Amino acid sequence: MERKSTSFQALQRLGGAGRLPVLSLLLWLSLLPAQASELLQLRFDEPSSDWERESLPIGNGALGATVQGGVERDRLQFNEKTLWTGGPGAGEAYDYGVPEPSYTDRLAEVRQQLREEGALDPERVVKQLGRAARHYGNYQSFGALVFDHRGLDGAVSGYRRLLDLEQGEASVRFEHQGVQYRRDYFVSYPDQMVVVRLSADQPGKIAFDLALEVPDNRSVARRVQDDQMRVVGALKDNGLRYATRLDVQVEGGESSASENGHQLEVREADAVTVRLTAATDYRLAYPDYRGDSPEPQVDTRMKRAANLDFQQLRERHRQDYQHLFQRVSLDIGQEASGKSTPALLSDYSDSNRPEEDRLLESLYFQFGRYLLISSSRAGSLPANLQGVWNNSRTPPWNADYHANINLQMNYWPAEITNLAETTGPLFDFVDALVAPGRQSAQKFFGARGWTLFLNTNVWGFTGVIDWPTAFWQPEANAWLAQHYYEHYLFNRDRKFLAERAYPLMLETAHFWLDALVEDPQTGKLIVTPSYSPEHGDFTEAAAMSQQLVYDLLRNTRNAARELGEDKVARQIHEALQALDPGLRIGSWGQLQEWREDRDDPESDHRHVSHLFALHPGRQISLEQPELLSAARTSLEARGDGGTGWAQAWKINLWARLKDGERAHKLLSDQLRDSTLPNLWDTHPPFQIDGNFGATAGMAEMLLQSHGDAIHLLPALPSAWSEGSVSGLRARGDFTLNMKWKDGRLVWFEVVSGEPAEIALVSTLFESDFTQEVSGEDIVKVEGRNSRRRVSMQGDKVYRFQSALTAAD
Ligand code: FUC
Repeated sequence: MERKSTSFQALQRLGGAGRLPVLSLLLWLSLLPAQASELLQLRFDEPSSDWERESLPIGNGALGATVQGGVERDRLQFNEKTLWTGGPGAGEAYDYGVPEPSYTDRLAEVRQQLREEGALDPERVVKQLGRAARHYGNYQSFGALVFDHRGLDGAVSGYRRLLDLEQGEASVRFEHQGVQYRRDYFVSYPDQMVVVRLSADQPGKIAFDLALEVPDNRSVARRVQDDQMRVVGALKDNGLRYATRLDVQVEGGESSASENGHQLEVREADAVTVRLTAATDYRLAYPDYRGDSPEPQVDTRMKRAANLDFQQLRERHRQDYQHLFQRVSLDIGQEASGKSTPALLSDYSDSNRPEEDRLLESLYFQFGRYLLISSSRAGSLPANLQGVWNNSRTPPWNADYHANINLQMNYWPAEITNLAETTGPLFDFVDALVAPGRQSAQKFFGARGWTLFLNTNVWGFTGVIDWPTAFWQPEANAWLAQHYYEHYLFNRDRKFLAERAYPLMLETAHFWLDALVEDPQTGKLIVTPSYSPEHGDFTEAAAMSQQLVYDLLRNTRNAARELGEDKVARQIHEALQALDPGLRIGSWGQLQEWREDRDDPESDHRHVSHLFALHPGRQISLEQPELLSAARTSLEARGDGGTGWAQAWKINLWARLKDGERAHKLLSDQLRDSTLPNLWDTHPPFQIDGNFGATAGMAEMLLQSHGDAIHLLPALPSAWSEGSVSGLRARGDFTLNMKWKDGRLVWFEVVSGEPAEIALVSTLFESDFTQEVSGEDIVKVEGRNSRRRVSMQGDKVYRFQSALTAAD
């Protein structure tokens, strides 16, 4: 899918500079923050001594690598997203988590017990409905390129290890005995390879032995030629075949196979380009998940890129990467500081230099976008718990896909920060879960449609596990379906709605139409058994269960209406009317987490599941003060702590409550408590969802488009009182650029994709302003209230400027 309507491109499409008054163009240029490279760089002044805390990640969605940058020994660990143990082939017993015979009788028993007893201990329920997962598998490290450099012993000076978010590249540079050395690293999406360039400012200085290490849980066959190395084999566990190949291109010196045939030896070179690619015979297709053999895949990639030199490879990579990354720029007052990233982090908010704190925050924002581009691109699997980066055979939580917050949070920044294409792998993955998920729907519920529970792998696991407090969340299907509809709302792509979103949503709705139960006391439709993620007892109708089903049914009804499927729309509408909406205000003014008032005001549990309705749900709107206030009470009670993703969720929630100060406090807390020196989020351990959630939360502080209006700067904290942002996306196919001073919006433009009538909400409208359309039709408007309805034509730029304050 081609992303449309980036602001700058839209301006160009509309005639660009030629048709815009010079003043506007200058204004536009002044909006672009000085993206001096330092403002968008992570920097270490030492090689990494700890993979998790200090490595710099590069990736292209399918391939990932982590730059450690050792001077003498440089270990470049790498991944390919499909290399997993477990699944079909791992043993006869792999059954996708689906029980045989079915569990529908057990489910009926649990429902009956809940009816009679009201609440059940998870330990008891897991004995009835849990199952030990067999051959679930783990995401694997593919291996490591190990460079042993020659002649670099002794002291080096001026060491720098950088990750440049603007170029999508890492680099290492240092001086040794008067020679300047430089290493560049990136992962190209167009060419599907990791590229490393080694160079020096004097000829003949590059010399190293190069080995390709792989873990010992697989068969290994190596072929080493003078300028090429292949390692192929299969995982012992499941027979998944893998292949990796590297080619070196030596300028000046020479390269040869080592005597033992295990390594390459490069000597006296001026510069060397190393290309590495990797593949498996995995295919995202139930039931066997096997596809083309991997060796021809790696050969084809190498062949295609054979005539491209390093500069061409880099150019192709930059074009591809920057096309995505450059859509959004953010200026919140950051200034270059001369500090390394770990120093910025350790001095954060103690430094008395606000522009340094802003630097860390803006870097963290763009790092989230960088990580998403680097770990989720079309043609591969979605970003997992660690994106695409994993150095272990047994990573935490298998580095899988948890669907009770984590996988979803990975994609929170995708639409609003203008990276809609990165959602492709998520939709492909979820579509592929439907086939095994139908079995689960049948065998657990006797229902139509599909479902999954807490977690899934790359092998279509849609059943349950046996961990009492984390195994049961069939509403995960509704939560994943939400992303399809959101994608439509943001992009207004009707083909996507008709062909991808609606079929998936409808099948998910079918599941719930069958699985909902009528509460004999109230006649309302409820979810049972129901479990509020990882907290408390099993009950009937916990808030989150009801809210997730509400979200699904409302979206599916709306989609059906938009597609003229009136009969379906009516049927779902009726169910929606009968559904318990899961919104109750309890005895201490809180939003209840359960249908009965069981909330403990002392609990600081990290999951704030009952606040789904506020975010990322849209059931509670800014126009519902009582529910907003109850949500606030619950959030206050839970406190500001929690794991990385929990703090990130709270940034978003406080932003939705329009409390910019508190949202900013949570961001600060997350940076202090849950962020590693390389800016990876830590649960602990490293877990990438918090990076994505925080980036989304920062965007949410600047722009919201949940109900019938677009809110501009809804939760601007005083720390960001002056700034600008360009390229954020709002539902309805709009792109926004804004500039503010003294905490007030002074200028903004909306680039419209489709014709639409929208309401804009901003303090800017409270005093006199001018409004113009694509540089023409300038009108002066008398200020009134903060809400203004605008009828927009498609493909135009609507610009508003306050008369009170000059924007520049
Ligand atoms: C959920 C969370 C945990 C962790 C795990 C991967 O179960 O409750 O905190 O993030 O996913």
